[in-house]
Amino acid sequence: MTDPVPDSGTKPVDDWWRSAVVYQVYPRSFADADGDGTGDVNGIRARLPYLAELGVDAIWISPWYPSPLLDGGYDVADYRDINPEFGTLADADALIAEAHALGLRILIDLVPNHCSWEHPWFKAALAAGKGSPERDLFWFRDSADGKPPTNWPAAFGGPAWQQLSADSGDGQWYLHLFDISQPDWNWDHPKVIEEFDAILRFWFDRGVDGFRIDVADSMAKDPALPDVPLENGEPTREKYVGNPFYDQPGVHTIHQRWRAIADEYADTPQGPRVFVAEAWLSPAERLAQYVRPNELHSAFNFDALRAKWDAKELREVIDHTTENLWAVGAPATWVLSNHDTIRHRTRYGRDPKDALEGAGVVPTDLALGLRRARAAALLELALPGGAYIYQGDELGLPEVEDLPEDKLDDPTWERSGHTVRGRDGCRVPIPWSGAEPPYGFGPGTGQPWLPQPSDWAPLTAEAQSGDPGSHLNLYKAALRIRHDHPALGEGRLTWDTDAPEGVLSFTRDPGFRCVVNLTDRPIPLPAHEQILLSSEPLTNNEVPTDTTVWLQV
Ligand code: TEU
Repeated sequence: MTDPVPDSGTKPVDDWWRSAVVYQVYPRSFADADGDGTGDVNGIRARLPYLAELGVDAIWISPWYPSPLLDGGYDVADYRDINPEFGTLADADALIAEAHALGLRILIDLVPNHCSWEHPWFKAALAAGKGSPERDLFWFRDSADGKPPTNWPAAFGGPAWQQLSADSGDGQWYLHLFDISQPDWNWDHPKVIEEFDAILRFWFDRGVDGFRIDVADSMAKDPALPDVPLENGEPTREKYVGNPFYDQPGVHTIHQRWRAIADEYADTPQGPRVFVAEAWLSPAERLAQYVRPNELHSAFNFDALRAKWDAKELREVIDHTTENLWAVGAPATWVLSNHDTIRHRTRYGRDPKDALEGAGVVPTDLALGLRRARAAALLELALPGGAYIYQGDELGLPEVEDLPEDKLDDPTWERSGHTVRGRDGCRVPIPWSGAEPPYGFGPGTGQPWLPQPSDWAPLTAEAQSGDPGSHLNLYKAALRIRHDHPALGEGRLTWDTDAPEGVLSFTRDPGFRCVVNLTDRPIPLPAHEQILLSSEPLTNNEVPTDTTVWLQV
């Protein structure tokens, strides 16, 4: 078990985040203490000992603010409170204190690009009408020809502009890069800038250790509002260089400002507060701009998530990422799954061309997926830098692809005219215990907001905790070794030159070697002092296919 996060009289530890293993909690689906079918803050509190025992260093909690939940809480109606469905500010304070006592840091989610249409400032903007200062806080525009002011597409389908209905008066359009219920803030306005400064301080003063920044590359827009080019006749969603709403230079000014605020907390016992950027930007050269010394501390590296289960491709991603992030002094981070993507057990069980999409229609070998997920976990946790675990990764949960259509909740389903099912399949509530739904997600037999599969009994945390060969126990063993071994966490790696083609093999000083066999046949186990951990049983002094071994050398 780790030491408590310092709260008084202890020297600040300021670089924990460079090597932290962070566990992502999606609050709606993690644990339900009050039995209403929706996860809540007290549910998370009750499972903190589980997370401490798992061996992670920090928890990132997806948005927990008051919200109509039209985009799972990424539609924020009040940045300074807790959604009553999830609990109260007092519950959140208790969670932060209890987590710190267990040595767990807390990151929460900042959603700065947009709010919810229920945010009081947006409601005031609607009421105040055209030309009002209230409307200046958002992107309201007229259009002469009855068409949206630009051809920009929204992330969940349809145009990125919504016209106010004639009966609300003036027929202006507002910009929403995501759902129509998520109006974009105008970051050229000083009031917006100051409001977010205050929001950061509000949560830092309550003790949170940092923020994950949602769509960290989107706040600034090209004020000329040029159209985007067409691709196959449709406006592109590509983040090409010069895109008017992604990766504009203005985002860096905002990040530098936030960094200065986080650094103001350097002398508190907890140490300076930190940021991790969510920005789906490739190649790593572009991402590196976000983690320069006076900007955000780290950024999710999604190239690894997108990579195929292929030695050459993975090695290129690892090299390219580390080279570019290390050049600006930032640590790498490794992510396999999150609440927006198809779970990696399922992805790795499919033909790579279908891996990231095609839910529900693609043949999937879940046994193969699980074997590769085990190997991938040991690869991820052996790489230099930080690592993210999405809730349920440690249980080997697959994507749920047969959710009934009337339960689908992701705005993508409606906005795509019922052609794209969306991201609900990775958001199914966690199975904790018992033989049938709700598997201990909540008390009693009440069912959760998304139905759980009837065959998940063997996947519950309870069922797996007693089985030494389980996915959960592999994660626990790996995290224990990672915590104790001086070579793991932040640092460097050296590729081994004696590895056969199709094998990823690297050494980390002092005395650690990781071997991942991605070929279709066993390879000889390299010389070693001791086998520390293996994702599959080893026989005949060989590393079987789709297996990772950690060696003391
Ligand atoms: O995601 C940003 C993002 O770019 C992805 O959402 C992607 O475009 C989308 O998942 C379609 O597959 C963040 C959050 O992680 C996501 O849950 C939110 O819906 C989104 O921002 C809007 O806040």
